[in-house]
Amino acid sequence: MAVERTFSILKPDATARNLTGAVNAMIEKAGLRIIAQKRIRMSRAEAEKFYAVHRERPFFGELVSFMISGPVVVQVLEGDNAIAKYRDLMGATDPAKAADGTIRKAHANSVGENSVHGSDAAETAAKEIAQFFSGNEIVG
Ligand code: 3AN
Repeated sequence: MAVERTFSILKPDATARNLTGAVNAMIEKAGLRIIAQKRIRMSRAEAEKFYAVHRERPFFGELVSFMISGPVVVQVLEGDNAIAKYRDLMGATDPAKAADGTIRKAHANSVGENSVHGSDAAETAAKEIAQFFSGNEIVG
């Protein structure tokens, strides 16, 4: 299995409920290593750029407003098969459909306020990591 890197965000609903440590514990228990991490407040422009692929979706405005409503923790995770492994650990977008043992089942409030983001493919992971981290902030 290939060692990969993926990009993660602990969203405002998670930071508001002081869940950074609880989510990080699940990430580390799953065998993923947090090789970069910072707590930031996203600007509207950053959030719109990050979610540009969803620009035409009806929930775009709501999504951007939510992502800038409070602090987020952006992370780079590394491990075997990290992209798929983190998607599995996150669980389904809608927490009502998320499997037991997943972050969203344990912590998410709703489809919109669903606690975590994880890249969906290698190209998006590289692009998302580059939007928030410079090379010397990532220590594998
Ligand atoms: P995932 O985060 O599971 O990859 P996507 O890529 O379909 O899900 O959606 C990106 C983000 O958009 C979700 N994490 C969620 O915050 C938001 N979102 C998706 N569907 C809805 C919806 N129906 N209403 C509000 N927000 C949504």
